[in-house]
Amino acid sequence: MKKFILKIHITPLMAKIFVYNLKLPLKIPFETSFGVQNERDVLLFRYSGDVEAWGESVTDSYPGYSYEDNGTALYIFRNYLLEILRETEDPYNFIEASKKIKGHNMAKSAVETMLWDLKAKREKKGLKELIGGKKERIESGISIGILPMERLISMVRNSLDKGYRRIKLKVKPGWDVDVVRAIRREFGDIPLTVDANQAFEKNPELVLALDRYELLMIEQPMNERNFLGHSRLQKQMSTPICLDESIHSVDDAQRMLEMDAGRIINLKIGRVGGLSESLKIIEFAGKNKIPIWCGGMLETGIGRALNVIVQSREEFRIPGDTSPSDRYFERDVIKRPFIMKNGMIDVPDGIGLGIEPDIEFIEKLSKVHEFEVV
Ligand code: OSB
Ligand code: MG
Repeated sequence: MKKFILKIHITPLMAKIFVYNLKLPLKIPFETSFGVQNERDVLLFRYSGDVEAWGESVTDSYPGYSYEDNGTALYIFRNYLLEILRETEDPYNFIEASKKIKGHNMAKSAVETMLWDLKAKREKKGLKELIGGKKERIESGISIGILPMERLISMVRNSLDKGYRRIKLKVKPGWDVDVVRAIRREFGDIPLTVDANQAFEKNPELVLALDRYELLMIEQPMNERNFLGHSRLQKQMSTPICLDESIHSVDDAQRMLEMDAGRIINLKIGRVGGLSESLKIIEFAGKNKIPIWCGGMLETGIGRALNVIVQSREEFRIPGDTSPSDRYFERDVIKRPFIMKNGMIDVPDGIGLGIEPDIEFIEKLSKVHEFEVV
């Protein structure tokens, strides 16, 4: 008897989420005021159904930058976000519905990224188009961790040679004014900034002492919640303060503006709970002429794609902490890693995030958690 095979195309009856946890060694240890990192403990989300879609959580194994880590992100996903995801796969609706869960912005953002990639792919559009991005390439800056002085100098020199458009140094009490003075003496008038990751809460005088070095900005000198302290410092300084950890939402951006607690915004999509909130902050910054740039969290190519795409918006006029893949890892988790030419990185122009995750490589290194969606 002849068999008839009927081929029909329908939206999937089955979709799964895979969460991958893997460790990627960093080429150069990354030391900040809150600790040293030798590897990136990566958490990736993959939707596998009618299309494949991805997101990366910017959390790591240690809650030094914020209270979230990979463990909390996975916990919040498993216990709360998955249920919401089963109700809606629209990124805006997902974020709206997630508001009943307090905090955990990075976990929410990772899932939301995956849903943006999903939406764009179903519509066969690039994510850049969906968010009104215009630029074809973006300017790249480098964030250099705390290193012995000799190595720091050679790394700054090397970075300038490679074409980076802005150099950021990590500072902390005891690694502060002298370091900036030495770098200025060696390299003169380069585009230079520093990032304290909240370490000068008890040493405002050290922040004030940095004012004479013509830094483009001083990032997050005081505690995350200390808008008042930042505002007091800003009144005594001409160097703009840039807020990173303090900004969790567009309300915080408004607070910064009204209190003059800072004059520049470092946007991290994970920290503010995703692209939906990021777009509000970008528009707020644009309307109020607040310079805005995109930070980084040592992301793999998956999170990096999102950072590069968001910077295609014209509001971004300061080079971001968005280095090419080979600044961090021997091998990235995507097939065409991000490269830098003349200090710039091309914005992906494929559909969705425009990247191709290397599933074989990821699976080889990962502990995998599997969840059913439909
Ligand atoms: O404060 O900007 C920060 C990395 C991890 C945590 C916090 C920060 C950073 C960076 C790295 O500065 C930026 C990058 O991804 O290259
Ligand atoms: Mg920072």
